[in-house]
Amino acid sequence: MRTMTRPRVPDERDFTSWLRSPTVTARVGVWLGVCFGLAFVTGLVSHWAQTPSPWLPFPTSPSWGYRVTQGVHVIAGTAAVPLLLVKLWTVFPKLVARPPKEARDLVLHGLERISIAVLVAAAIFQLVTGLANAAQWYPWRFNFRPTHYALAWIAIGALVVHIAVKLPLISAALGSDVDSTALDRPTLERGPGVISRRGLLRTTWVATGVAVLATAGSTVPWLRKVSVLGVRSGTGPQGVPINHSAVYRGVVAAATSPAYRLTVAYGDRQARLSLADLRAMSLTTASLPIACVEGWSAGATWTGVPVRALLDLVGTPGGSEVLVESLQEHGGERLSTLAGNVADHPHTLLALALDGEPLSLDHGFPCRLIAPDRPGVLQTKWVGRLEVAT
Ligand SMILES: Nc1nc2c(c(=O)[nH]1)N[C@H]1C(S)=C(S)[C@@H](COP(=O)(O)O)O[C@H]1N2
Ligand SMILES: [Mo]
Repeated sequence: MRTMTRPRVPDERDFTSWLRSPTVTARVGVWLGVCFGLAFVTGLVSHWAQTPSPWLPFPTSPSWGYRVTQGVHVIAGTAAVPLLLVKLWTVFPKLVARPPKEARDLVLHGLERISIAVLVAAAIFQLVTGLANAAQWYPWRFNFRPTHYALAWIAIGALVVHIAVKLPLISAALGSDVDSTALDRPTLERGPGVISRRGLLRTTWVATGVAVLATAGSTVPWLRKVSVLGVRSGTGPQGVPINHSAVYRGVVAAATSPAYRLTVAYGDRQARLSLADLRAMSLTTASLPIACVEGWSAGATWTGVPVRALLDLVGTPGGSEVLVESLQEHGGERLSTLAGNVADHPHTLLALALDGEPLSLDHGFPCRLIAPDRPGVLQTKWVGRLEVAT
Protein backbone atom coordinates (compact mmCIF):
# COMPACT_ATOMS: atom_id res chain seq x y z
CA MET A 1 0.00 0.00 0.00
CA ARG A 2 1.23 3.46 -0.84
CA THR A 3 1.61 5.90 1.98
CA MET A 4 0.94 9.55 1.29
CA THR A 5 3.70 11.90 2.33
CA ARG A 6 2.62 15.45 2.80
CA PRO A 7 4.69 17.86 0.66
CA ARG A 8 6.78 19.96 2.98
CA VAL A 9 7.71 23.61 2.44
CA PRO A 10 11.52 23.72 2.20
CA ASP A 11 13.32 25.34 5.06
CA GLU A 12 16.59 27.25 5.39
CA ARG A 13 18.03 24.23 7.24
CA ASP A 14 17.49 22.00 4.19
CA PHE A 15 20.22 23.83 2.31
CA THR A 16 23.39 22.38 3.68
CA SER A 17 26.02 23.06 1.02
CA TRP A 18 29.34 24.03 2.50
CA LEU A 19 29.65 26.64 -0.24
CA ARG A 20 26.71 28.78 0.91
CA SER A 21 28.75 30.67 3.45
CA PRO A 22 28.92 34.40 4.17
CA THR A 23 32.68 34.20 3.51
CA VAL A 24 31.88 33.32 -0.12
CA THR A 25 28.90 35.68 -0.44
CA ALA A 26 30.88 38.67 0.80
CA ARG A 27 33.79 38.07 -1.59
CA VAL A 28 31.53 37.79 -4.61
CA GLY A 29 29.50 40.72 -3.27
CA VAL A 30 32.50 43.05 -3.28
CA TRP A 31 33.00 42.58 -7.02
CA LEU A 32 29.28 42.75 -7.68
CA GLY A 33 29.21 46.05 -5.80
CA VAL A 34 32.14 47.34 -7.87
CA CYS A 35 30.32 46.42 -11.11
CA PHE A 36 27.06 48.03 -10.02
CA GLY A 37 28.93 51.15 -8.86
CA LEU A 38 30.74 51.47 -12.20
CA ALA A 39 27.56 50.83 -14.17
CA PHE A 40 25.68 53.42 -12.10
CA VAL A 41 28.25 56.19 -12.50
CA THR A 42 28.81 55.58 -16.21
CA GLY A 43 25.03 55.30 -16.63
CA LEU A 44 24.61 58.78 -15.14
CA VAL A 45 27.20 60.04 -17.64
CA SER A 46 25.27 58.47 -20.51
CA HIS A 47 21.99 59.91 -19.27
CA TRP A 48 23.57 63.36 -19.07
CA ALA A 49 25.08 62.97 -22.56
CA GLN A 50 21.63 62.18 -23.96
CA THR A 51 19.74 64.94 -22.16
CA PRO A 52 18.78 67.64 -24.66
CA SER A 53 19.81 71.12 -23.46
CA PRO A 54 21.30 70.04 -20.10
CA TRP A 55 21.81 72.90 -17.62
CA LEU A 56 25.45 71.85 -17.37
CA PRO A 57 26.77 71.35 -20.93
CA PHE A 58 28.16 67.90 -21.65
CA PRO A 59 31.89 68.29 -22.45
CA THR A 60 33.27 67.85 -25.97
CA SER A 61 36.62 66.54 -24.80
CA PRO A 62 38.19 64.09 -24.62
CA SER A 63 36.56 63.06 -27.90
CA TRP A 64 36.78 59.39 -26.84
CA GLY A 65 35.28 60.02 -23.39
CA TYR A 66 31.82 58.62 -24.13
CA ARG A 67 33.36 55.68 -25.94
CA VAL A 68 35.19 54.73 -22.74
CA THR A 69 32.38 55.40 -20.24
CA GLN A 70 29.76 53.57 -22.26
CA GLY A 71 32.15 50.68 -22.94
CA VAL A 72 32.75 50.41 -19.19
CA HIS A 73 28.99 50.61 -18.58
CA VAL A 74 28.15 47.64 -20.78
CA ILE A 75 31.19 45.60 -19.69
CA ALA A 76 30.43 46.17 -15.98
CA GLY A 77 26.81 45.14 -16.54
CA THR A 78 27.89 42.00 -18.37
CA ALA A 79 30.40 41.08 -15.66
CA ALA A 80 27.68 41.51 -13.03
CA VAL A 81 25.57 38.69 -14.50
CA PRO A 82 27.68 35.69 -13.37
CA LEU A 83 28.51 37.47 -10.11
CA LEU A 84 24.83 38.08 -9.33
CA LEU A 85 23.91 34.50 -10.14
CA VAL A 86 26.56 33.07 -7.82
CA LYS A 87 25.73 35.52 -5.07
CA LEU A 88 22.01 34.78 -5.25
CA TRP A 89 22.75 31.08 -5.17
CA THR A 90 24.81 31.41 -1.99
CA VAL A 91 22.05 33.31 -0.16
CA PHE A 92 19.10 31.47 -1.67
CA PRO A 93 18.24 29.58 1.59
CA LYS A 94 17.38 32.94 3.17
CA LEU A 95 14.40 33.08 0.85
CA VAL A 96 12.77 30.25 2.77
CA ALA A 97 13.98 31.24 6.23
CA ARG A 98 11.21 30.97 8.82
CA PRO A 99 10.10 34.40 10.06
CA PRO A 100 10.80 35.10 13.74
CA LYS A 101 7.97 34.73 16.28
CA GLU A 102 8.43 37.96 18.25
CA ALA A 103 6.43 40.87 16.87
CA ARG A 104 9.32 43.33 17.02
CA ASP A 105 11.75 40.93 15.31
CA LEU A 106 9.08 40.15 12.78
CA VAL A 107 8.78 43.81 11.78
CA LEU A 108 12.55 44.16 11.37
CA HIS A 109 12.72 40.88 9.49
CA GLY A 110 9.88 42.03 7.21
CA LEU A 111 11.56 45.35 6.46
CA GLU A 112 14.82 43.62 5.64
CA ARG A 113 13.04 41.12 3.36
CA ILE A 114 11.27 43.94 1.51
CA SER A 115 14.48 45.92 0.97
CA ILE A 116 16.21 42.80 -0.37
CA ALA A 117 13.26 41.96 -2.62
CA VAL A 118 13.49 45.48 -4.09
CA LEU A 119 17.26 45.16 -4.55
CA VAL A 120 17.12 41.76 -6.21
CA ALA A 121 14.21 42.71 -8.47
CA ALA A 122 15.82 46.00 -9.54
CA ALA A 123 19.21 44.36 -10.10
CA ILE A 124 17.75 41.59 -12.25
CA PHE A 125 15.61 44.10 -14.16
CA GLN A 126 18.64 46.31 -14.90
CA LEU A 127 20.82 43.45 -16.10
CA VAL A 128 18.12 41.82 -18.22
CA THR A 129 16.94 45.02 -19.91
CA GLY A 130 20.51 46.26 -20.33
CA LEU A 131 21.70 43.04 -21.96
CA ALA A 132 18.63 42.85 -24.19
CA ASN A 133 19.23 46.44 -25.25
CA ALA A 134 22.88 45.74 -26.01
CA ALA A 135 21.73 42.82 -28.14
CA GLN A 136 19.20 45.14 -29.84
CA TRP A 137 16.30 43.06 -28.69
CA TYR A 138 13.37 45.13 -27.40
CA PRO A 139 10.74 42.69 -26.17
CA TRP A 140 8.96 45.40 -24.12
CA ARG A 141 6.75 48.40 -24.65
CA PHE A 142 8.22 50.88 -22.20
CA ASN A 143 10.78 53.47 -23.17
CA PHE A 144 14.15 51.91 -22.30
CA ARG A 145 16.19 54.94 -21.29
CA PRO A 146 13.94 56.60 -18.67
CA THR A 147 12.99 53.20 -17.23
CA HIS A 148 16.59 51.95 -16.98
CA TYR A 149 17.54 55.30 -15.44
CA ALA A 150 14.77 55.31 -12.81
CA LEU A 151 15.45 51.71 -11.82
CA ALA A 152 19.17 52.53 -11.52
CA TRP A 153 18.39 54.89 -8.63
CA ILE A 154 16.21 52.28 -6.97
CA ALA A 155 18.88 49.59 -7.39
CA ILE A 156 21.71 51.76 -6.11
CA GLY A 157 19.60 53.07 -3.21
CA ALA A 158 18.63 49.55 -2.17
CA LEU A 159 22.26 48.47 -2.56
CA VAL A 160 23.51 51.21 -0.25
CA VAL A 161 20.90 50.26 2.38
CA HIS A 162 21.83 46.60 1.99
CA ILE A 163 25.55 47.27 2.44
CA ALA A 164 24.90 49.49 5.46
CA VAL A 165 22.71 46.84 7.13
CA LYS A 166 25.15 44.03 6.38
CA LEU A 167 28.36 45.96 7.09
CA PRO A 168 29.21 44.13 10.34
CA LEU A 169 28.70 40.75 8.65
CA ILE A 170 30.55 41.85 5.50
CA SER A 171 33.59 43.02 7.43
CA ALA A 172 33.61 39.90 9.61
CA ALA A 173 33.32 37.67 6.53
CA LEU A 174 36.05 39.48 4.60
CA GLY A 175 38.26 39.47 7.67
CA SER A 176 38.09 35.70 8.11
CA ASP A 177 39.50 32.90 6.00
CA VAL A 178 37.21 31.64 3.20
CA ASP A 179 37.10 28.23 4.86
CA SER A 180 36.24 29.60 8.30
CA THR A 181 32.94 28.23 9.65
CA ALA A 182 32.54 30.87 12.36
CA LEU A 183 29.80 32.75 10.47
CA ASP A 184 28.06 29.77 8.87
CA ARG A 185 24.56 28.58 9.60
CA PRO A 186 24.89 25.60 11.95
CA THR A 187 23.31 23.15 9.49
CA LEU A 188 26.03 23.56 6.84
CA GLU A 189 28.10 20.50 6.01
CA ARG A 190 31.57 20.51 7.49
CA GLY A 191 34.25 20.46 4.83
CA PRO A 192 34.08 20.65 1.04
CA GLY A 193 32.15 18.23 -1.10
CA VAL A 194 32.61 18.33 -4.87
CA ILE A 195 34.26 21.72 -4.95
CA SER A 196 36.05 23.85 -2.39
CA ARG A 197 35.05 27.43 -1.58
CA ARG A 198 38.24 28.65 -3.21
CA GLY A 199 37.37 26.53 -6.23
CA LEU A 200 33.92 28.13 -6.46
CA LEU A 201 35.41 31.61 -6.21
CA ARG A 202 38.00 30.84 -8.87
CA THR A 203 35.30 29.46 -11.17
CA THR A 204 33.26 32.62 -10.60
CA TRP A 205 36.17 34.90 -11.51
CA VAL A 206 36.85 32.84 -14.64
CA ALA A 207 33.17 32.93 -15.70
CA THR A 208 33.15 36.69 -15.18
CA GLY A 209 36.33 37.06 -17.21
CA VAL A 210 34.89 34.99 -20.02
CA ALA A 211 31.68 37.08 -20.05
CA VAL A 212 33.79 40.25 -20.26
CA LEU A 213 36.05 38.91 -23.03
CA ALA A 214 33.04 37.66 -24.95
CA THR A 215 31.57 41.17 -25.16
CA ALA A 216 34.41 43.65 -24.73
CA GLY A 217 35.58 43.28 -28.34
CA SER A 218 32.66 45.48 -29.37
CA THR A 219 34.66 48.36 -27.92
CA VAL A 220 38.25 47.15 -27.62
CA PRO A 221 39.54 46.55 -31.16
CA TRP A 222 42.18 43.90 -30.29
CA LEU A 223 39.56 41.79 -28.50
CA ARG A 224 37.31 41.63 -31.54
CA LYS A 225 38.37 38.12 -32.51
CA VAL A 226 37.54 36.57 -29.13
CA SER A 227 34.27 38.40 -28.58
CA VAL A 228 31.94 35.75 -29.88
CA LEU A 229 28.99 37.36 -28.11
CA GLY A 230 29.88 40.94 -29.01
CA VAL A 231 27.15 42.67 -30.98
CA ARG A 232 28.31 44.75 -33.93
CA SER A 233 31.89 43.65 -33.45
CA GLY A 234 32.10 42.73 -37.11
CA THR A 235 32.87 45.37 -39.62
CA GLY A 236 30.43 47.21 -41.85
CA PRO A 237 31.08 49.20 -44.99
CA GLN A 238 34.23 51.30 -44.67
CA GLY A 239 35.25 49.31 -41.58
CA VAL A 240 32.58 50.86 -39.35
CA PRO A 241 29.53 48.86 -38.19
CA ILE A 242 26.02 49.91 -39.19
CA ASN A 243 23.24 50.08 -36.67
CA HIS A 244 20.28 51.13 -38.80
CA SER A 245 20.57 50.86 -42.56
CA ALA A 246 19.16 53.29 -45.12
CA VAL A 247 16.67 50.64 -46.26
CA TYR A 248 15.54 49.98 -42.69
CA ARG A 249 14.98 53.70 -42.11
CA GLY A 250 13.30 54.20 -45.52
CA VAL A 251 15.58 56.98 -46.72
CA VAL A 252 17.11 55.50 -49.87
CA ALA A 253 15.10 57.61 -52.35
CA ALA A 254 15.46 60.90 -50.45
CA ALA A 255 19.16 60.41 -49.76
CA THR A 256 20.11 59.52 -53.33
CA SER A 257 17.86 62.08 -55.05
CA PRO A 258 19.69 64.63 -57.27
CA ALA A 259 17.25 67.18 -55.84
CA TYR A 260 18.85 66.79 -52.38
CA ARG A 261 19.48 70.10 -50.65
CA LEU A 262 20.68 70.76 -47.12
CA THR A 263 18.60 73.51 -45.54
CA VAL A 264 20.19 75.72 -42.87
CA ALA A 265 17.55 77.89 -41.22
CA TYR A 266 17.74 80.72 -38.71
CA GLY A 267 14.39 82.46 -38.37
CA ASP A 268 13.43 83.59 -41.87
CA ARG A 269 17.02 83.37 -43.10
CA GLN A 270 17.69 80.22 -45.07
CA ALA A 271 20.54 78.68 -47.01
CA ARG A 272 20.00 75.74 -49.32
CA LEU A 273 23.07 73.76 -50.36
CA SER A 274 23.50 70.95 -52.84
CA LEU A 275 26.03 68.19 -52.27
CA ALA A 276 28.36 69.97 -54.73
CA ASP A 277 28.00 73.20 -52.70
CA LEU A 278 28.94 71.31 -49.53
CA ARG A 279 31.95 69.67 -51.20
CA ALA A 280 33.14 73.07 -52.40
CA MET A 281 33.29 74.49 -48.87
CA SER A 282 36.42 74.42 -46.73
CA LEU A 283 36.59 70.87 -45.31
CA THR A 284 37.93 69.63 -41.98
CA THR A 285 39.25 66.13 -41.22
CA ALA A 286 38.99 64.70 -37.70
CA SER A 287 39.39 61.30 -36.04
CA LEU A 288 36.27 60.66 -34.00
CA PRO A 289 34.68 57.45 -32.75
CA ILE A 290 31.14 56.28 -33.24
CA ALA A 291 30.21 55.08 -29.76
CA CYS A 292 26.81 53.43 -29.62
CA VAL A 293 24.89 53.38 -26.33
CA GLU A 294 24.70 49.62 -26.79
CA GLY A 295 28.42 49.43 -26.02
CA TRP A 296 30.03 48.87 -29.40
CA SER A 297 32.26 51.56 -30.81
CA ALA A 298 34.66 52.13 -33.66
CA GLY A 299 37.19 54.82 -34.43
CA ALA A 300 37.19 56.49 -37.85
CA THR A 301 38.45 59.50 -39.73
CA TRP A 302 35.78 61.84 -41.01
CA THR A 303 35.98 64.69 -43.49
CA GLY A 304 33.27 67.29 -43.77
CA VAL A 305 32.01 70.81 -43.27
CA PRO A 306 32.16 72.18 -39.71
CA VAL A 307 28.61 72.83 -38.52
CA ARG A 308 29.73 76.27 -37.31
CA ALA A 309 30.69 77.25 -40.88
CA LEU A 310 27.17 76.35 -42.03
CA LEU A 311 25.59 78.32 -39.19
CA ASP A 312 27.71 81.32 -40.18
CA LEU A 313 26.06 81.29 -43.62
CA VAL A 314 22.81 82.41 -42.00
CA GLY A 315 24.41 84.51 -39.26
CA THR A 316 23.46 82.57 -36.13
CA PRO A 317 25.14 83.89 -32.98
CA GLY A 318 27.88 81.79 -31.29
CA GLY A 319 26.62 79.31 -28.70
CA SER A 320 23.30 78.72 -30.50
CA GLU A 321 21.54 75.42 -29.95
CA VAL A 322 20.90 73.57 -33.22
CA LEU A 323 18.17 71.13 -34.15
CA VAL A 324 19.51 68.50 -36.57
CA GLU A 325 16.88 66.84 -38.71
CA SER A 326 17.28 63.71 -40.82
CA LEU A 327 15.70 63.02 -44.20
CA GLN A 328 14.25 59.99 -42.43
CA GLU A 329 10.52 60.49 -41.95
CA HIS A 330 9.63 57.83 -39.40
CA GLY A 331 11.20 55.90 -36.57
CA GLY A 332 13.74 56.76 -33.91
CA GLU A 333 16.89 58.82 -34.13
CA ARG A 334 15.58 61.21 -36.81
CA LEU A 335 16.25 64.31 -34.69
CA SER A 336 18.99 65.43 -32.38
CA THR A 337 19.93 68.63 -30.61
CA LEU A 338 23.41 70.13 -30.63
CA ALA A 339 24.08 72.19 -27.51
CA GLY A 340 25.89 75.48 -28.23
CA ASN A 341 29.30 74.20 -27.04
CA VAL A 342 28.99 71.17 -29.33
CA ALA A 343 27.71 73.06 -32.38
CA ASP A 344 30.62 75.52 -32.21
CA HIS A 345 33.34 72.89 -31.75
CA PRO A 346 35.66 72.87 -34.81
CA HIS A 347 35.39 69.07 -35.05
CA THR A 348 31.59 68.98 -35.07
CA LEU A 349 31.07 68.14 -38.73
CA LEU A 350 28.52 67.34 -41.33
CA ALA A 351 30.70 64.55 -42.67
CA LEU A 352 30.85 63.85 -46.41
CA ALA A 353 33.62 61.26 -46.29
CA LEU A 354 34.71 58.42 -44.04
CA ASP A 355 38.35 57.31 -44.07
CA GLY A 356 38.93 59.28 -47.26
CA GLU A 357 36.07 57.76 -49.27
CA PRO A 358 32.65 59.28 -49.91
CA LEU A 359 30.23 58.30 -47.14
CA SER A 360 28.34 55.10 -47.95
CA LEU A 361 24.56 55.29 -48.00
CA ASP A 362 24.28 53.27 -44.78
CA HIS A 363 26.69 55.58 -42.96
CA GLY A 364 24.52 58.59 -43.79
CA PHE A 365 25.14 59.74 -47.38
CA PRO A 366 24.95 62.52 -48.49
CA CYS A 367 26.02 63.88 -45.10
CA ARG A 368 25.89 62.86 -41.47
CA LEU A 369 26.56 64.52 -38.17
CA ILE A 370 29.69 63.54 -36.28
CA ALA A 371 30.78 65.34 -33.11
CA PRO A 372 33.37 64.66 -30.39
CA ASP A 373 32.40 62.83 -27.17
CA ARG A 374 28.82 62.18 -28.29
CA PRO A 375 26.59 59.08 -28.01
CA GLY A 376 26.17 57.30 -31.37
CA VAL A 377 22.42 57.60 -31.14
CA LEU A 378 22.77 61.39 -31.52
CA GLN A 379 25.13 61.24 -34.54
CA THR A 380 22.29 61.83 -36.99
CA LYS A 381 22.62 60.28 -40.46
CA TRP A 382 21.15 61.53 -43.78
CA VAL A 383 20.95 65.11 -42.50
CA GLY A 384 18.46 67.31 -44.39
CA ARG A 385 18.09 70.34 -42.16
CA LEU A 386 19.90 72.35 -39.48
CA GLU A 387 17.69 74.78 -37.62
CA VAL A 388 18.39 77.43 -35.02
CA ALA A 389 15.43 78.99 -33.26
CA THR A 390 15.32 82.78 -33.03
N1 LIG B 1 18.78 59.32 -39.08
C1 LIG B 1 19.34 58.38 -38.29
N2 LIG B 1 20.55 58.61 -37.74
C2 LIG B 1 21.12 57.66 -36.95
C3 LIG B 1 20.47 56.45 -36.65
C4 LIG B 1 19.20 56.25 -37.25
O1 LIG B 1 18.55 55.21 -37.07
N3 LIG B 1 18.66 57.23 -38.06
N4 LIG B 1 21.07 55.54 -35.80
C5 LIG B 1 22.01 56.10 -34.81
C6 LIG B 1 22.73 55.14 -34.02
S1 LIG B 1 21.86 54.33 -32.82
C7 LIG B 1 24.10 54.98 -34.13
S2 LIG B 1 24.96 54.05 -33.03
C8 LIG B 1 24.86 55.61 -35.23
C9 LIG B 1 25.61 54.55 -35.98
O2 LIG B 1 26.24 55.08 -37.10
P1 LIG B 1 26.79 54.11 -38.23
O3 LIG B 1 25.64 53.27 -38.72
O4 LIG B 1 27.40 54.96 -39.29
O5 LIG B 1 27.84 53.24 -37.56
O6 LIG B 1 24.01 56.33 -36.09
C10 LIG B 1 23.01 57.06 -35.48
N5 LIG B 1 22.35 57.93 -36.42
MO1 LIG C 1 23.36 53.42 -31.39
